[in-house]
Amino acid sequence: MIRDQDTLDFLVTTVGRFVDEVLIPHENEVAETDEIPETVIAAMRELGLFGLTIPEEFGGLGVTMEEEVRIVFELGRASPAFRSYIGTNNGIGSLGILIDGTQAQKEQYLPRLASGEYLSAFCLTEPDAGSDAASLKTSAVLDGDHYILNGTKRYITNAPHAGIFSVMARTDPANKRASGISAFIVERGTPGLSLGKPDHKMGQKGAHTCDVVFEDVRVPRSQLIGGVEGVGFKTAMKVLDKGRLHIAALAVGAAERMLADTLRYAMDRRQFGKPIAEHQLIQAMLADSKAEIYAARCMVLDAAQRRDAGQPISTEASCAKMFSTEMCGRVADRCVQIHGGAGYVSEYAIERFYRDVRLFRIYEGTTQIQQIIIAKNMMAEAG
Ligand code: COS
Repeated sequence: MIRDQDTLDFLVTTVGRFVDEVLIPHENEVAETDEIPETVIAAMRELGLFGLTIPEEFGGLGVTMEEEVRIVFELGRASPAFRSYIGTNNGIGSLGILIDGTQAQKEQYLPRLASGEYLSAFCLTEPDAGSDAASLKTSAVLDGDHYILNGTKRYITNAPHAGIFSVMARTDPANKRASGISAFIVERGTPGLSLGKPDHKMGQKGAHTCDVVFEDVRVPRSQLIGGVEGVGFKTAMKVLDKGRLHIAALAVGAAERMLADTLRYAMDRRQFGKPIAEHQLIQAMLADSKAEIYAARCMVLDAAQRRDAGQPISTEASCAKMFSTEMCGRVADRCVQIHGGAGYVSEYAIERFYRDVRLFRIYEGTTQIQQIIIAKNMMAEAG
């Protein structure tokens, strides 16, 4: 749903210009230093990018899902590190509070996330609980007016910068199923909470992940999301339904960028007496990429519109995430191929993007998990 076409057009154009004029020119620096410059973070804050999806009453822009994916198509054209920095506040880090939090929790945290004062992190994955998220072991034991949290969370995006952590933990140790899990908001600086060393990733330099360790962390009872035990896994799944659509849009944006760079290269680079873009085997790779990006873009927009219309979109979000991220991987591979030797050296952005986009097929649920969700939903619908 688009609430006001003119306002959205202005927003998309503004973000697009910011991507071209500020983010893309800083990509190499971010890749080399593994840091996003403070000036760029300040500019993202000024544009309101930390609060895109947070409702206006809490200081955000309150964009709809369709508006969000249209903006993310633009952001996806720059190095994923930039999107990652603002991504948790607009997605998995804030959504638990937004979807299932109490009014007091929303009032306390959402304005700080919208302004970018706080970054947030989503703590679901553990060393022994990745795809099988419901098997998580982090415990939260009630002790008077506090829960005591113990456990380790792994590969947590933005953990090194986060002011708050949405943490899924087991409140009922006897219940090993999803219904034994609850969700909490834990503030940085709470005694017993510590961070592991930074993960050295294949790509996405400038996007930081690490372990988050809980050792007898005392969290006030008021930090239980929604004030209800046993529904934390469902909160996490609802968060991921929306998060997966966001990642699907990101994959479309990245594929569009890679293809645009590659088309330019293919029209410049000459072999056998003419630009390689005029060779039909190159044209096949360009055309297949164009068609697949178009298909993914349509799929993402359709799923976003359905969510805005209030329809359940678990299946559509998984379809969009699976198709778009796999498509992005195929486009990355073809774009390296078209660049030839130049695609394997870091002088060209495609070498970096090839590594960066590999993560899209893994995080927020692997392709195989999306397949399982789609098939399970199909069977449930068929009775
Ligand atoms: N929205 C609301 N509720 C949902 C839901 C959704 N999208 N998906 C599942 N649930 C509910 C189910 O209805 C079920 O509730 P009941 O017990 O009341 O019936 C409960 O949650 C458990 O669901 P299910 O039985 O399907 O859970 P499984 O343990 O089989 O796991 C998968 C389901 C595999 C889909 C889940 O573990 C998953 O998404 N894994 C990947 C995790 C992931 O994406 N990790 C990335 C980390 S974030 S970067």
